[in-house]
Amino acid sequence: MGRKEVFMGKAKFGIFGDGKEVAQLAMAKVFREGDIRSGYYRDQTFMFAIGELTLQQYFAQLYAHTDIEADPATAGRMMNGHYSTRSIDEQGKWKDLTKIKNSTTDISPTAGQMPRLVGLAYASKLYKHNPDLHYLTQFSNQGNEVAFGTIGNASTSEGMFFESVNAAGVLQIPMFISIWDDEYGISVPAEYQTTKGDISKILAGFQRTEEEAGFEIFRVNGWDYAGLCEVYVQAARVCRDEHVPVLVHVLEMTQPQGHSTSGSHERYKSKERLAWEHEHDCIKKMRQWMLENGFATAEELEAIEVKSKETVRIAKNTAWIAFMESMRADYESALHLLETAANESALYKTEITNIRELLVRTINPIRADAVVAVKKALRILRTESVQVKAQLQTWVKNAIAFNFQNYSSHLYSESAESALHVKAVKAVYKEDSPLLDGREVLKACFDDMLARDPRVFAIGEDVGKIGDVNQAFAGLQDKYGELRVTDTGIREVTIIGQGIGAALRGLRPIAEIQYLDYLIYALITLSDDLATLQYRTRGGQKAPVIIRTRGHRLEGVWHSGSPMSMILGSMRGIYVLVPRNMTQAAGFYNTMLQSDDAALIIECLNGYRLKEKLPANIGEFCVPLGIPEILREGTDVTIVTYGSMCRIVMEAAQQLERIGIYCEVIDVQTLLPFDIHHSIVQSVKRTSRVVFTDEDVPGGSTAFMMQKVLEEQDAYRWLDTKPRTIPAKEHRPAYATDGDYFSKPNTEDIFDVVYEMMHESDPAQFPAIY
Ligand SMILES: Cc1ncc(C[n+]2csc(CCOP(=O)(O)OP(=O)(O)O)c2C)c(N)n1
Repeated sequence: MGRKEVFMGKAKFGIFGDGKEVAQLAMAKVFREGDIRSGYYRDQTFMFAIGELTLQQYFAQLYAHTDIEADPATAGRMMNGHYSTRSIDEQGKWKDLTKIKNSTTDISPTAGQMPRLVGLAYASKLYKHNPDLHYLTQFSNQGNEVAFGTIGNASTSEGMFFESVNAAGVLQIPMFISIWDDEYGISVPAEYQTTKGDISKILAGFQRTEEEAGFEIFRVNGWDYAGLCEVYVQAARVCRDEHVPVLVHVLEMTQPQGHSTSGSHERYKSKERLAWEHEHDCIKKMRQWMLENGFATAEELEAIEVKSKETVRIAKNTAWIAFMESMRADYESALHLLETAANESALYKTEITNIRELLVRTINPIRADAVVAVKKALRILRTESVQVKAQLQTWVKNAIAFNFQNYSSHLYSESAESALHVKAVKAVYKEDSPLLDGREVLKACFDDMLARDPRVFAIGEDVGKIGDVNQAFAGLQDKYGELRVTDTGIREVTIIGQGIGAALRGLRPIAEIQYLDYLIYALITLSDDLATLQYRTRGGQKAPVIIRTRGHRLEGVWHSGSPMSMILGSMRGIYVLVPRNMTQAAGFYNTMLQSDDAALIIECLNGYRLKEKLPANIGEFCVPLGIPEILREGTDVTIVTYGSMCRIVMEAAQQLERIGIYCEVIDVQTLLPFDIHHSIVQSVKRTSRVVFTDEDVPGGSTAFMMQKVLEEQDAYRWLDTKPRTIPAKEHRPAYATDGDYFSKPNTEDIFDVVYEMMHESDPAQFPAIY
């Protein structure tokens, strides 16, 4: 029926779970309240069976109904087959997750559900073994919850799958993977996907033994209901009671409708395979099994089938009516206003009547149709004065605002705990405040965080025993234990997944990526999963992970990158904080821990050994987001920068001052959000000249800052000369001090550009130098 809806044009795309039903029933039987799923688009039967999806909701999602009540999983934002439960309420507060059968929110990229699954299971380990977390009874019953993952056989070819399986084996966590194996990935058969064409066969080395920890691996056929039930009961017992990972490879599954509505499987499956699939359809097989064992008669089953179809038909129709109804008021008011406009218009009656007629004749009109029609009418009426014009204009404004809520809300947290609501608390210094290495200031901050909040834990490569490569956690593992400050393998994407999963279950991870250059390895999960989380659920889930990394200047191609525009372009939904020193960084950590947003905090790689004064209130002071700081006042040129560049720009500003040029240096401090009160334009009003500089490529985040200031803040109106950007070179930075000097903006570059701007204004006072 879903497929038909697509072919009739009532829905845009359909992907369905046929052929995978019976195994999902078995999985549902062992799935308890408090458990949590991280799966993919085939799991409709499972979601029905655990009672977290109704038929009507299923169709509402297919149609893209934007009400949370109609499609609680995604509010019409994701295509059908993307399942989810809501773990936070309308105020953004956590629900009692131990009372819900939970599902995290599916994403479309194959295997993208796997890194998060590691974190969901890891949370159970922390809840079980850290008694200080036992008070968090709304999240866990002392770690008794299992994280269930599902994945298609072909998607196990992805690197993320293998990284996640390995991580779970190392961590020994209650992670229960089901692989739905129908021997294809769209049109590509198993022999092109998997060595030996058999995923559990090649994962056999992960099988635990008496001597060695690992996975418990099971194989079972997808049409064998009794066998599936047995395996799932046994596997769930091992997973839950022994708190170890298990993997169930469900073979001999089918895909009777083909991959999706985008094409038919007759194009790539042989006649023999199609016949085999027909014979091995799991519902057909289950039916035979029920008849053979006398659990039901053929008549009873037929009656169930007839009744089921009717139930589905009613749910489908109800969902469709509700979907159309949700748009009716706008549509009808548009028609009414257009009719009035046609009547009032002396000049354009025919044109407006035609626009209205087109809208009337539109089959299954959507919101955009009405907006297009009203806007067209307003364009035509631009030169004619009619009474209804004001109403039409208001109608457009309201429609845009309403649809902003429908389609663009909740990119970040909109709760009272949003990072934007955390108030600034100034760092306090005493006369005897010690001057320390930057890394020691950070360490004091982390020490205080770990002491005051048991939910906080830090993970990453070299974070545990040596306290990270720059030792901001030095000694903290000894003090707080291995569960709080923890080494991980070299596996960036699952470090992030481990953070996301744990944060989805109420914990407060600091997930560390050793160098900013290696964030690229984790970018998929940051971009696809974490950045979209609040958005794709319309505020139904949150994962306040703090991602810690260090970047910008140091040495060489892979230890001094600053790929900020890559981050800005791919991670909207995660705040991006770029502190210039470790004190500002500490203030950001304190801010983020108070908030329910996710953030990336990029420390300056070359700042750990620079001396900074330790604030007396290291655990309390907060640096607010989106508030630039003027590091130096000046009247001639505004220089906008952040991070390690602040010191270089300050040095250049000092040199410029000596020859009578006064620069105002602004540290933006956070790129996302960017200068929320539009303070930079105030500086440009004073100086009439502006420069944007950082260590990204030309046209990268300097261009981003320029767009924000010139376009959004209207600073172009105050400029006397062309705005400048001073980025790094297009290539990665070369090694050693000269490599750095000639790859990244240096003091002389800043000096020369600023001088040139002054020369343009007053060549007599500032004659050409070179
Ligand atoms: C990263 C990524 N690459 C490609 C796709 C397109 N795609 C969607 S589903 C799919 C096949 C997945 O097959 P399998 O994992 O066996 O699951 P099945 O659909 O057969 O249940 C592909 C290639 C995608 N969604 N994500």
